[in-house]
Amino acid sequence: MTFNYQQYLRNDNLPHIWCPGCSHGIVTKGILRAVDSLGWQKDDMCFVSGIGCASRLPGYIDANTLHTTHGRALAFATGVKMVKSNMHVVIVSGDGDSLAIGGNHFLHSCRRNIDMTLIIFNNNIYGMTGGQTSPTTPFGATTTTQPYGNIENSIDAVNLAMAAGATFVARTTAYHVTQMDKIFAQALAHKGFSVVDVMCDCWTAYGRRNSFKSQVDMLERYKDNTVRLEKWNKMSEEERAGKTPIGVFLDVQRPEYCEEQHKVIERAMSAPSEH
Ligand SMILES: Cc1ncc(C[n+]2csc(CCOP(=O)(O)OP(=O)(O)O)c2C)c(N)n1
Ligand code: SF4
Repeated sequence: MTFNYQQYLRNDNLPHIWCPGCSHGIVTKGILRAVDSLGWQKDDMCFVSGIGCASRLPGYIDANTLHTTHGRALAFATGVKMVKSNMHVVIVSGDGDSLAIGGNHFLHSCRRNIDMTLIIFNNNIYGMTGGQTSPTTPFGATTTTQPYGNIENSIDAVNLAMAAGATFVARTTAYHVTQMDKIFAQALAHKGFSVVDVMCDCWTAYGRRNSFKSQVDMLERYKDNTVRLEKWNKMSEEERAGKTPIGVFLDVQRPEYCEEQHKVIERAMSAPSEH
């Protein structure tokens, strides 16, 4: 049976602003299928974003939504979760929004382990503002700010999230939709801070400038250039060259921030008065 996306969309806000060939739509559909598989009710979920093409997503979803300032989605989302601890909070963010201007919030959300999910639409570029270098732009790639090639080394969001203390960390791609659905459902159901790095494409600001033949050509590179984690772990350094591992890298439990905060409130309420 065809999946009914309309049931989760603000159809009066459509058509969306995304360019033809942009993979943000593919990732959005994956998120909606995952939400549906978990049986989440619209009133019980909140989608939060900063600014950017990816960050337009909450405007299209028929649920509680917040479109906030650039890089600050995690800070707003933390506020929502602290006062509505039963709410399912999902943050959607570009690589620029989450790892550049929002990098500080990213680190501290990971270490606090607050029960929310961050989905990074990692298209390796600042799409909305026309294609400036982002923290995940590959070394050597061409951007509007580095027309002769990027000379910065890029951030690996998975390694960063694990180092900073997130308790569920995964990477998938806009090509691997079956894996994407499973990973989204796992991440959303996880108790603690979960991060999913989704390799996806900006044809308009990145693809055309970097010698891709078409949007399909961009998507298909994930088929050749990614390796399932199980296989990756058995490969030699030479075999790994030019490839990126995908899958679930970390899935552990640690004390969750809201629960610990409630314990603090109870301890404070039962402490003897100083007066
Ligand atoms: C404080 C502030 N600085 C800069 C901007 C301009 N700006 C808007 S979106 C954006 C980058 C978006 O890139 P990314 O987060 O990677 O998302 P994408 O558009 O690629 O989905 C920037 C720099 C802004 N809106 N606010
Ligand atoms: S500019 Fe890039 S990221 Fe933004 S909608 Fe167009 S293709 Fe997508």
